[in-house]
Amino acid sequence: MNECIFCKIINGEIPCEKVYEDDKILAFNDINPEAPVHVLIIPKEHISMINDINEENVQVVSHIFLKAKEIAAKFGIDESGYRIVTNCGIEAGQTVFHIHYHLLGGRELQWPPG
Ligand code: DGP
Repeated sequence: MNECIFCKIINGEIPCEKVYEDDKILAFNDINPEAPVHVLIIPKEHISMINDINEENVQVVSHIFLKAKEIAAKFGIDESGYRIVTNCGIEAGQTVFHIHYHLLGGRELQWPPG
């Protein structure tokens, strides 16, 4: 997946502000933050979108959620509250087709999202 922006971030071709990394996932600050805390959590394996999650790659999703709460705690927002969002497809607002989980917090968030 040479043209994928997030694969390029994973392999170091594009820099990022890294928040967390292990052998399965990478978390980094969003380039265009919508909240005081806006971290993107991505699997290192290229999965385009939720529709491409299957029995073989689904384990990384639970791993992402396990680490998401640790990342929220690192930013001090685990008690106050935070939101995890994944846009799936164009009408949902997905612009990067490497699955990613937006972790948003640090301010009061509105509901429903637009
Ligand atoms: P989405 O619209 O759900 O596909 O979110 C894509 C997010 O990715 C968007 O909030 C901006 C962010 N983004 C796009 N390109 C880059 C980049 O090169 N670096 C970083 N840190 N974030 C990026």
